[in-house]
Amino acid sequence: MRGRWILIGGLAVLALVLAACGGQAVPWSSEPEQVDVTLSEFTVDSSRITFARGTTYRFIVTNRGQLAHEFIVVPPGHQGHVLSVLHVEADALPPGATMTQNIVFPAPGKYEMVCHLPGHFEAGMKLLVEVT
Ligand SMILES: [Cu+2]
Repeated sequence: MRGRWILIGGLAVLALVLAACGGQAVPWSSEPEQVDVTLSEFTVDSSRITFARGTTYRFIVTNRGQLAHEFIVVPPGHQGHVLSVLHVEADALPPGATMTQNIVFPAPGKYEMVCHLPGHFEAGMKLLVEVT
């Protein structure tokens, strides 16, 4: 008789645990992953350098330098708007400015984060990243 009550008690506890788990189930999150990028003379730093194709990332780009910079994410060797995943003009990134933009890499491969203001790329404003 005592064994039966223990069994019933055990089932009640199990039911409570299952109910609690169901109530606390965390829905799949669609919040983009944050990527912090810092620009300065003459570097590009990113909190992340590998990315997954098709995933949304929230880029938060801050210019910590003394000069305006632009921020472009393109396949290596390209400068134009056509192939850029992201292209922020220098007038949007004066010293101290921060801009936020969600981006999705459309295809795997190598990309680079660069500033193509005259002389800046050559001085070191480039960061190679990879999308898988
Ligand atoms: Cu620059």
